[in-house]
Amino acid sequence: MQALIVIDVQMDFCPGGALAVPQGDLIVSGINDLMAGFDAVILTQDWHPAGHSSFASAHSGKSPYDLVEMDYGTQVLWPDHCIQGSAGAAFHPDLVTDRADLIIRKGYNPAIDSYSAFFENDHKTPTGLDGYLRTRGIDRLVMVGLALDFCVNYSAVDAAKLGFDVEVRQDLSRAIDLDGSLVAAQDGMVKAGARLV
Ligand code: VGL
Ligand code: ZN
Repeated sequence: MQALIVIDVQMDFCPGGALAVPQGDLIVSGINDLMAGFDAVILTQDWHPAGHSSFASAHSGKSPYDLVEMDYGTQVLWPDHCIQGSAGAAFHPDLVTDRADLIIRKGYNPAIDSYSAFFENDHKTPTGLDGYLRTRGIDRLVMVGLALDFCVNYSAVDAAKLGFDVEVRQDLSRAIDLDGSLVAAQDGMVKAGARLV
């Protein structure tokens, strides 16, 4: 059984959004076209409370894209984005959401970011997606979405480590690419055992 995992195709990650990924909107129709071939379609939604600890605005003297040390490791500070219930947190209006069996929200814990669809950034606190997939008998995942070097990357690495067969469709993903983060992400995904196509 195979699932399509669509990561964070939300307004704030599209051109004009608070944390825009270049060409983030260009992948939407291709993702819609892919949905029909899967046993399950799962969407993720970055979903932060206002004042979230991953926002630069929550740290005095810090700017977006600065790095800070948190208990769980190094964290990039972002512009305020994907605030629960805001227009920027909504899915791109052309994304077909009716086909989704599950929408998994992440980043709701104020003290910790969550790039991965499986674990918060401490790499320990689960979102529940692993159990959902296993209890449905799903063993193969195709991943697409935003951003290729952050949330798609962390999700693909965790999925491969958890034993899923993982394929990442780079043509249906787009990257932020901060300081070589795309090449590092591609390398990490391959090392973890995900297939990049
Ligand atoms: C993401 C940065 C912050 C992503 C989410 O979806 O890749 N990146 N929050
Ligand atoms: Zn976020």
